[in-house]
This record gives sequence, C-alpha cells and structure tokens, in this order.
Amino acid sequence: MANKHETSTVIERKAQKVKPPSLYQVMLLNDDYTPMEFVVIVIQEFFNKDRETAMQIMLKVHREGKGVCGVFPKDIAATKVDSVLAYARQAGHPLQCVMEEV
Ligand code: TYC
Repeated sequence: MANKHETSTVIERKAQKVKPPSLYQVMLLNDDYTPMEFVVIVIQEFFNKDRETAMQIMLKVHREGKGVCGVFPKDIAATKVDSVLAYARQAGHPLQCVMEEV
C-alpha cells in the first residue's frame, strides 16, 4: 500500500526565453598626443588586426574622432577596454578606449 504521506513533485516545463548575448563595439577615441605608431600597435596586438587594417582604423580615428576596433560579448569587450587603457597608461599616453552596445 502506498504511503499516504508520500509527497510528489511536479516538474513544469518553463517557456524558454534564451536571448542571444548582447554585443558591444570597442572603439578608440582620437586625442592630440598619443603617437600614431602606438595606436597601430595597440590595434594589432589587442584586436588581432594586420598592419594595413590597423593603419586604416587608426587613420579613421585620427580623421573622424573615433573608430571601431572590434565587436565582442560584454565581458570580453570590458576586458579589451581595461587592457588597452592599462597599456596606454603605463606608456604615458592619454589614449581613450570605450565600449558601446551595438
Ligand atoms: N591624433 C593622434 C596624433 O596625431 C593619433 C591618434 C590616432 C591618437 C588615433 C589616438 O585613437 C587615436 N598623434
């Protein structure tokens, strides 16, 4: 005979609400002091661009004020910004790097 004190659990299926992770573009901002060559190195090393692409992005930032270096999930974008800022500061340059939701 089944124990009348037995409890039962009902597992309900929840409607799935899986959103794709939001993406952020990481941008460099222009300033009057950071050397062009330093910016080209940053774009190559932190955003894995070849030298020609890095040069084009740097010149776009120089002429237009800002430019996108890459698009990443939020945590990766935040790490890129922190790494670029730390690298620029240790070299004594005022280079600014920001992230913006796509
Ligand atoms: N404007 C800087 C110069 O003339 C070069 C530069 C480019 C600085 C891009 C920052 O994100 C930057 N030396």
